Amino acid sequence: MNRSRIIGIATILVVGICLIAPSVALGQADAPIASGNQIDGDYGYGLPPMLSKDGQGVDDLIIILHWFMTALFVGWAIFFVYCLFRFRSRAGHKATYDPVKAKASKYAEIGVAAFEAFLLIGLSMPIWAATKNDMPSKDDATHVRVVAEQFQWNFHYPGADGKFGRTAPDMVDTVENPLGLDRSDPAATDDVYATELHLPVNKPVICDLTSKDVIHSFSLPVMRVKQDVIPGMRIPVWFTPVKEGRYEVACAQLCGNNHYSMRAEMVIEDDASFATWLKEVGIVEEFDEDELD
Ligand SMILES: [Cu+2]
Repeated sequence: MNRSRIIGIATILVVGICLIAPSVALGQADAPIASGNQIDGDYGYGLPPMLSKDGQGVDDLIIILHWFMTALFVGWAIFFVYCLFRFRSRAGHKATYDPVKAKASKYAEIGVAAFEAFLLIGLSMPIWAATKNDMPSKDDATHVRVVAEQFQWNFHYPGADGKFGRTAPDMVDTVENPLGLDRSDPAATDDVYATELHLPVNKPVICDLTSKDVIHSFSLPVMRVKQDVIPGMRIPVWFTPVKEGRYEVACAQLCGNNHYSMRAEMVIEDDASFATWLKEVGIVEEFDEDELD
């Protein structure tokens, strides 16, 4: 194969990738997740639906970054093809090892560095600060403890008194008492344990994350929430769901052999359905305990 043919093929490949990459990165493909697992929303090549009142900043950042990376990729690809032509081997031309003295490349590099600084200081940090600092008041929010373990999500609701009962590691029983909840504590009598995360719509939610064993990662793609869950730490995250439906809770940190199966359902529903569910789960729990006695 002669050189000009190689250059031709390289050009076609580079231009082809330049055209396809942005549409793959940003396009919303109509590929709903396989039916049967009761998860709402399209999970195609693009971003999953954004259903949190507070998640737009994260999406803006992701989209700006993708356009910026696309511009860099296309720019560098054009420059690459230009160099293939401009510096090809020709009779009467000899290669030199002297650095290029052009000013344009220096300005381009300064421009890219300045824009990256703006992305970090001007965009990412304010979004991060808002995510970490502007936590809603606990009085106005649904407050849930999320306890991760290999390979399950456990959810602990404080019940009508709004107080979480005492939990202790030595009271943990994988089957009967996954939270290690001390039912003799008065605050624990109305506490509810669940393996589904039910939440009322249009009300802020605070999840306090902790883990019983290894590091997991609490991922709610539709809420744009992803936070490492670390044993021995209580890490709060918050969001406000705006649409009813069933969505995925995933573990986004490789946490062991069955990491792939560490998922739960998040059910966003109206206030009445949420109250009914909470009551029903509580009753089932009491019934189970009576059976044991
Ligand atoms: Cu995990």
